[in-house]
Amino acid sequence: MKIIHTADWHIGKSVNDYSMLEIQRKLLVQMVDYIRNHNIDVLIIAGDVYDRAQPSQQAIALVNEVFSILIQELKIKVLVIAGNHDSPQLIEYGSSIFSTSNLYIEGTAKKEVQKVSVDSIDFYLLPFVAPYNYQQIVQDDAIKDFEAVYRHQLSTLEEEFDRDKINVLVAHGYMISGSMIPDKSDSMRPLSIGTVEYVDASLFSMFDYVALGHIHKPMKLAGTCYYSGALYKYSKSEVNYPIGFNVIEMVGKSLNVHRHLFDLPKDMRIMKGSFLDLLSGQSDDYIFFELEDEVYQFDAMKKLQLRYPYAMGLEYIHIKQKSSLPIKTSSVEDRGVLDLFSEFYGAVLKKDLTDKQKEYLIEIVKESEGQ
Ligand SMILES: [Mn+2]
Repeated sequence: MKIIHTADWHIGKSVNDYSMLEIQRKLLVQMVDYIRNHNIDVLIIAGDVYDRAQPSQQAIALVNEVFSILIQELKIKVLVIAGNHDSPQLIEYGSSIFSTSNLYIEGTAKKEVQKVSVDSIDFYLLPFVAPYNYQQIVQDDAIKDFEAVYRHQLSTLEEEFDRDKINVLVAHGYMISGSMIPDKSDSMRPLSIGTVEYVDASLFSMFDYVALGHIHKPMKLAGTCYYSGALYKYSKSEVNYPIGFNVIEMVGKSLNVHRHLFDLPKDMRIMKGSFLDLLSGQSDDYIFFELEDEVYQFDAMKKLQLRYPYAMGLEYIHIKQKSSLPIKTSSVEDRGVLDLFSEFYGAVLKKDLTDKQKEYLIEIVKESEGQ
C-alpha cells in the first residue's frame, strides 16, 4: 500500500495581494499526476485545506475538482481533517454521504475519534479543535490546553486500538520533540492565546506514522511524527522550504517514508543586491527584494515591477528603519491584526490586553475575515 501525506494547502490564499490560486492548481495537478502514475492508494490531507473559514467560490471549485478526480477517476481513498484555518462545519458538509465514496472528511471534533480502516492500516483522524471547544464537547472542565485535548482523545480510542495493525494518526497542531521546536513561519496563525500552543510528540509514540499539518516547513520530528509541509511557500520566511509531499510505502510490516519534491513552475524567492544590478535582471517568479543600497532609490518598487511583474516586497537591509511613531510601520503588512491591535492598544492606553480580550479579538477577526 502507498500513501501520500500532504497538508496546509491553504487554497484561495493571497500573499502580498497576489492570488496563489493558479500556482496551487498547477501543484495539485502535479500531485494528481503523481498519484495516477505511482499507484497511490490513500491521500492524507492533514488540515488547512482552505486558507479561510469562508473560502471563495474559486477555491471551493478547485478543491471540488481535485477531490472528484481522486475519488471518481483514480478511485483512491482521501482522508481530510480540518485545520485551524478551516471551518469545521463547512468542510464536514456532506461528509457522511461522501464517506460511502471513500472521501472521509473529519471537520468537527467529536466524543469518539473517527477511525478509517484500509486493509491492515487503521487511520485515526483528529481534526483541529481549540481546548475550550473540546472542553464543551466532552463536558470536562479539566481540559485547558492542547496536551489535555490530545490525551483525552487518545484515551477514547484506547479500547479499539489494535497493536497488531499499522496505526496512523492524522492531526493538525504545533508539535515539538524535546528541544526540537519547529520554526513558525509568518503565514501561520496562532492556535490560541494564553495557553501553551505546543505538545510534545512523544505523546503519540503508539503510532507507526503521525501525519501532521500546521507547520509549513517539511520535517521529521523524533520517532514517527512528520510534517509534510505546505503545498507552496506562503511568506518570505518560507522561501527556502523544500516544497513537496511525503510518500509512505508499506513494506511488510514497516513503513518507508520518502519525499517527493514539486517541480515549481514559479518560485518564490529573495533577491539581494544593489538597485541598479537588480534592475538589469528579469524574472516572473515571486520576488522579495533586499536592496543593499545605502540610500533610498526613487520609485524603486515601481521600476522593479517593470522587470519583475510579481515583485512581492522590498526592504533596504543597510538602512535602519527610523520612526517617531510608537507603532512600528516598517512591517505592518507582515503582521497579524492581533499583533497590531495589541500594540495600538498598549500605545494608547498604556496597558496590555487581557487574555479574555485577546480571545474576543480573535473571534471578531475570524468572523470578519470571510466577509
Ligand atoms: Mn494551521
